Amino acid sequence: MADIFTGAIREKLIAAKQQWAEKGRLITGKHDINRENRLPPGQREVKDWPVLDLGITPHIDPAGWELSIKGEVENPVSLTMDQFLDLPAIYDQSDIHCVTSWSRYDNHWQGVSAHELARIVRPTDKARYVLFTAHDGYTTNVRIDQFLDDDVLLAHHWQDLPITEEHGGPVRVIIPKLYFWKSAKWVREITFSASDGPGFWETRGYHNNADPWTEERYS
Ligand SMILES: Nc1nc2c(c(=O)[nH]1)N[C@H]1C(S)=C(S)[C@@H](COP(=O)(O)O)O[C@H]1N2
Ligand SMILES: [Mo]
Repeated sequence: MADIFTGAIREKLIAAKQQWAEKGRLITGKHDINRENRLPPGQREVKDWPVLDLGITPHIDPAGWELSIKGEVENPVSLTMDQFLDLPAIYDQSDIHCVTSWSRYDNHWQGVSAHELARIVRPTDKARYVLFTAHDGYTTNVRIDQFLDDDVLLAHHWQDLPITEEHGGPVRVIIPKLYFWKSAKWVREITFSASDGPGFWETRGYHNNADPWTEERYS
């Protein structure tokens, strides 16, 4: 899978990383990762990266991969991997907070920003929620303002390496400010919607909003 990220895309990732380095101080401030207490209440820091999912690891051939973005948008699209990788890349660093109480600091993500995707599909005035569907059947939902945060992206690299299959590769969602269950692995469809659509965990007792700092764990 590593060989799909060669040549031009590698150049672009390096450029994006450089840009990130130049803006590093600003981004750090925005993510507040220098805050005295980076650990939300009830969390503990881990150094490894646990794998959590429904026990199904879909095997996705990048050649057949497609991302559909639809719903309350003026320009619905279906992007192939080549088209997706042609979009401007961003580089972002953030912490992971999983509701099962582990947090993992300083994850370096590379991918396409939520801003960029919204720029392409142009959500209508009616769009208030964003619903994600993944290849394992998993679903989750956020408000549109949560999706359009500066640090939200569809990531294809973690610590400069392609995201592994078990962690949601080739492409997964990253929404750093919310508990990690909102970050869909193996994403295949993004739907902008006028109405909310609670997903897999949201319909099984988990909080609809999922803010780790106010411990929005359960509903
Ligand atoms: N497609 C899909 N995405 C998913 C899940 C899942 O089961 N399927 N689990 C969620 C949960 S509960 C967590 S904590 C994180 C775990 O991501 P990781 O395995 O990369 O740590 O993925 C989230 N995204
Ligand atoms: Mo989770």
